[in-house]
Amino acid sequence: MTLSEYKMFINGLWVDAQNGARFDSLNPANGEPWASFPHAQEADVNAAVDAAQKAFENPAWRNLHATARGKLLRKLGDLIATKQTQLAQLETNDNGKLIRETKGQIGYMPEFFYYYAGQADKLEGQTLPLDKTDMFAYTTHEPLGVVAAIIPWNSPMYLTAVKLAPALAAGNTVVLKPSEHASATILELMHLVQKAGFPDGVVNVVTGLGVDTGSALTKHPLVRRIAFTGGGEGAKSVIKNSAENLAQVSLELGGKSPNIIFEDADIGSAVNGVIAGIFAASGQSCVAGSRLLVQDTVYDEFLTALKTRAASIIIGDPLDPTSEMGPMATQTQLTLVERMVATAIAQGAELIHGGKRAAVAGDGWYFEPTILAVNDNQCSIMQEEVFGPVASIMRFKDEAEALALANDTEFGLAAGIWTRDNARVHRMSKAVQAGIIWVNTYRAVSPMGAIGGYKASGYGRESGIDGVKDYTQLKTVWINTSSEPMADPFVMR
Ligand code: TXE
Repeated sequence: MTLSEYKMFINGLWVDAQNGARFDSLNPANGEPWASFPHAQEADVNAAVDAAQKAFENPAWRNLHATARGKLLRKLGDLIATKQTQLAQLETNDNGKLIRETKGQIGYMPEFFYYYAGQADKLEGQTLPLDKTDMFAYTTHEPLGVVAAIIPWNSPMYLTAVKLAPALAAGNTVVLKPSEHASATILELMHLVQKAGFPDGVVNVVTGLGVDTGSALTKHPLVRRIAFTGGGEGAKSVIKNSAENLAQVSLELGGKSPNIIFEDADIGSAVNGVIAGIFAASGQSCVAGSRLLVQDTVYDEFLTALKTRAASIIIGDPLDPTSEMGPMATQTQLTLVERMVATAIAQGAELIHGGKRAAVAGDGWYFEPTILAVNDNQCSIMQEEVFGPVASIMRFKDEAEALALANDTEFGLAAGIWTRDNARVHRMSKAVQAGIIWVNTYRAVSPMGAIGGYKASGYGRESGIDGVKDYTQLKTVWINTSSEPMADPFVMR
């Protein structure tokens, strides 16, 4: 099979790694290589960051007024809309995500660019009501400089949009480092960036592994801001690297999000929400609702309905629009999921459904939707992120116990609460330690709704009205309005 040979995008040019190194990307639906990408080394990363720094200083970008920046972002959104199907197919080849999911996600991408396009010229400073009569002061939000955006494989386009759009709206320049498992759509996006009319060097892409390409980028002295989405190990390395350049960092890491079903919930609705929360994207979602906490009075009814629906999920080729669950994105992830399920069973979890590789023709990395019943929140399957289609389910007696179990985790990204009791909605929403609370729904996203975690789920927020301010630095300007000359500071009056 002939591989699609991609090049990287640096300073408006399509280039190979200077030493010619390349790596292959495998198609999760059949385990075969389908594309090859340049493996950027330190010299390539330096070239990309230098280009971004020069573009940041270039009047063509630096002096472009905010409304014009907004127009460029709007144009980019329009162009993405014209390529929805092509980009979706590419992303499905690359990470095995269902075509119906990539189409939906990429179809919604323009909204993020439109939203931040609108924010570009609304980044207003303030005049300060000073306690000094002869002074006038005001603030401005200025861009930071070069932003390094590190993207994982599970939703490359979406997780790029939530970084790229606010970073550009605020006037920064960007070097993107997509995952080594899913680089294609991000490179394809660069054709649209070019077409939209962004000056050369404003957006660059280096492809490669985390350990060398990502590391070289995050410790580069000219990088002023790092936006990282990925796992805990990569995050720790990014924080260490940021100590080299004192760059500001935001981290969107995983979770072990509880989906809490109370006895007064609409059970059918809760089952659908739980299925969407853990089996969509084959569970490879940072907000996956992987811990199901169910009130014991409705536990059996809920579990029966969940098991029935899980058993009917159609697992198959991600390019087939009738498939409801696709493969794991990488073989490593498949092996990890398998191992974690085996450990859970060895620790006493009861296998209710699934639990093994799915029988799909070919050598794809498919795993069955899996349900494990547990009675100890401390067991590994209730505490560690699986990042696969594995739901663990546990009973609770009352609201106090549900809350204690929900918060008994090192993570705090999202939580689902299913109940018809309005007062309980407010009590639980306040008390659950998570950055996103979904009530009688799950996995709703919007450019207007911030995403980010408590505790080990990271820090900083993406999307939302304040998202763009995280890509700026505040400047305070003091002006002496007195008609008197400045007094000699060493002469006592
Ligand atoms: O992520 P990595 P992996 C979780 C999930 C998964 C685990 C590991 O639990 O099983 O993380 O996944 C880049 N310096 N999530 O290993 O390695 C890397 O090249 C700079 C949650 O695939 O963190 C890629 O571009 N960059 C998650 C990106 O980081 C580094 C999404 C993510 O890869 C780096 C993915 C380094 N030292 C996994 N090391 C979510 N929150 O959605 C890696 N990278």
